[in-house]
Amino acid sequence: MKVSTSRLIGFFLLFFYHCEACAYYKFVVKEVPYTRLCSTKNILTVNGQFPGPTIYVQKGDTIFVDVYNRGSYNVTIHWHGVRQPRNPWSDGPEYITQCPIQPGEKFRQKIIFTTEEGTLWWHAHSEWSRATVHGAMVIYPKMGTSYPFPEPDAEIPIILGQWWKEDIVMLYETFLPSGNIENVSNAYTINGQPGDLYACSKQETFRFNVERGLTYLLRIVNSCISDSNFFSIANHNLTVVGSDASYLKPFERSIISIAPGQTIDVLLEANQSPNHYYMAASVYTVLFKGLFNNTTTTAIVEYSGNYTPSWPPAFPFLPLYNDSQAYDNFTESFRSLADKEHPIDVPMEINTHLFYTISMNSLCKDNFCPVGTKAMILDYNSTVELLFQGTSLFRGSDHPIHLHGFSFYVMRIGLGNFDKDKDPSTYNLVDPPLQNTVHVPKNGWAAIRFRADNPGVWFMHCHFDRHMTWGMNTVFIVKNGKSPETKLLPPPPDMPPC
Ligand SMILES: [Cu+2]
Repeated sequence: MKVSTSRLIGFFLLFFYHCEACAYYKFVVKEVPYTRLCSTKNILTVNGQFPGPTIYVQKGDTIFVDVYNRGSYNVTIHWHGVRQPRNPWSDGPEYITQCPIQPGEKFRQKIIFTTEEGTLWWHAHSEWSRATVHGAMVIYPKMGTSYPFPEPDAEIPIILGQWWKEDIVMLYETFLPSGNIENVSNAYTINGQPGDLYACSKQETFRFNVERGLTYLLRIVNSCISDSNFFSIANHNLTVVGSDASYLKPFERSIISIAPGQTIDVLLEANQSPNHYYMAASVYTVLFKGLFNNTTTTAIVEYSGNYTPSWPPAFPFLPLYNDSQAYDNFTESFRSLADKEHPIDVPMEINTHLFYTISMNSLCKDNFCPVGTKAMILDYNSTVELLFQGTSLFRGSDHPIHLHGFSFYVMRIGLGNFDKDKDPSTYNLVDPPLQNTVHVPKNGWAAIRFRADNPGVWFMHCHFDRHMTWGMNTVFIVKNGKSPETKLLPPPPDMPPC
């Protein structure tokens, strides 16, 4: 097996940071000054880095992360997309599975990787601190196994983000009582940098060096607080090979769509004439103009060699901000590998049918609005089909819904109202993708299935933080099974107190 430079670096880091018997990371959450768009502010970071450090593991590893809170506010860290079997204690959502880590305190989190392979990410799960407290997690194939595609020559995380000149705590505290959407962000970012199209940013635009003839694995993460993105690289096609740490049947596109919470792995072949090319991400939203930041963040793919690059670099085509068809068409193309080495395990006999409407408005009668969240209790090993139906009271929206503790099969995504007589016959029972976040289109629906074989309390929420804060969230409480191996692990001794 050919071992790429990237994997060698990854393994080097593994040994450097944590040998097999001592897989430890140290995350110091602290504020440090960062300057973007000619404006300096203190941001909350892990180890002073923005985006935060990348975690490298192999499939099936267990690691420990010592999280020290050296900031001034409560914080928690979530390992997005890691199933954490029987171990909700380290999952992270504040006041759901743990009390937050208070300033000056420390919590050792145990991260149990099992079936995940590909790219995930970690982020803060307390108020909106994840705006700057996030990073990628790279999960390599186990030693002796390989990718289901030709080994890439190198790899790189591409983290899409959102930047406010305003302090994030202030942003949240202004947003909360207003009942309105938050102040419009000042930039989108690629790996923490707004790029050439923003003021005072050119010097630090993120640059990525490639060598003609080589293939690169881009591990794309959308860490935005409130917007989905289109992403493209000028003159290059991207081969999509995975999403949410699960492989996909490869397909080629020039533009990808990615919602907050999702990760998408793509192969980039450096097969164009040596030059500089823009990679760019723009917003996809259902909001009216003026209510979102409509500029484009860029980074530059630079071929190595002796040549004079053209200026400006070629710019990729990106769809209009409200082009739902372009957006939805992409995510609906996901198909699991469903082969011998990567079998699927879709529950076929469903004993728990759930129908959840998702909406941001309610009709109130006589000033009474029936709001509130009901937890759903599931027996161990129940087979669940969950139908999300977007509704459009006054105005609809799309919603990237994320489930903790499980990956689920996306059986079908549709527009309009779900038809219980007709639509189930269109489910993909052959090769549905395995995801942890599903993008439910505006006024559309998504049907997912999973087996409740992970006891614990598991949060489920919209990954637009605005919607989550407004209450678009709930929990599943999955009961213990009968045998000791199907019961919750004991809580760690240092669970933070409230
Ligand atoms: Cu939402």
